[in-house]
Amino acid sequence: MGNIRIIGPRSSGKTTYLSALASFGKKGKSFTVTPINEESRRLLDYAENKLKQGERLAGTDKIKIDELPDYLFLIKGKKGLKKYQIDLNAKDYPGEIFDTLAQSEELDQDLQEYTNHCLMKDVVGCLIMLTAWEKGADRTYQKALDHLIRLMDNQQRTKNLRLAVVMSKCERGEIWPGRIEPETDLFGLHLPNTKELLQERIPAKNLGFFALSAFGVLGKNDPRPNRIDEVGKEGKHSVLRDPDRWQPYNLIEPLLWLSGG
Ligand SMILES: Nc1nc2c(ncn2[C@@H]2O[C@H](COP(=O)(O)OP(=O)(O)O)[C@@H](O)[C@H]2O)c(=O)[nH]1
Ligand SMILES: [Mg+2]
Repeated sequence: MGNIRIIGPRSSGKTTYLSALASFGKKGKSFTVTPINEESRRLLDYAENKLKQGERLAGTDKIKIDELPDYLFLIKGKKGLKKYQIDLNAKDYPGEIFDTLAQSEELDQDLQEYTNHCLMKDVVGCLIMLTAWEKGADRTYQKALDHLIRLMDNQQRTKNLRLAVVMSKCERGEIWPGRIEPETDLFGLHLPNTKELLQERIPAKNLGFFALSAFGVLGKNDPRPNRIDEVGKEGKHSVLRDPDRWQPYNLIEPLLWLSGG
């Protein structure tokens, strides 16, 4: 159980999130994550051989829908006294879908196939990864999600698909304090139109707001981001500053919630 899709704009951190998840569940802290197919093992590899060396991952190119990797993970953990198990079957879509949702009413055939696939009957929830909080982002996100929700309407999924709306890279100093109450202090404050649209259209029980960071901060008493921003040939990217102090924030919560926990 637990067919989950992950969508979000380009560079919002989708692939990094999944590899952090693979890497962090390995040693088993409060949860363990076992990659169970070739593709999910590859993500773990990425995390071990790139992220931890202070390198970054390659972007997800637009490819045909049936070539999109299916990442299969078995997640086991304990929350309080309760044990849980999630069979995560996640597809990490290229950011292009999300960008196009915001920009145009017409989707070409490929994108239509992507979105249909994202809203298929056996999908329990979508993790929607957002990352911008600066002025202007709100309108774009609102447009994209308005479009997505109309597609959900067409597939009769508006009332029966969970949406975990996530602010990624929340170790950023300006938004780090907002992580504790993301609904109010991140989405309410920085993305009010997006939040309002979601609350109008999606039943409250199916809508969750989260903050997460694949990188995290340097320590409990050291809230500096564990991150270096680099500018390279292909634009800006970020890597871990101190791989030995790597401690992501809130990786598991959105998944736990999406799968009904
Ligand atoms: N600051 C910060 N940067 C991140 C985080 N996760 C990913 N990134 C960076 O964001 C960029 C895009 O990440 P990627 O996972 O490729 O995004 P995707 O296109 O959504 O799959 C890369 O430079 C990553 O290193 C995070 O938690 N914090
Ligand atoms: Mg990607």
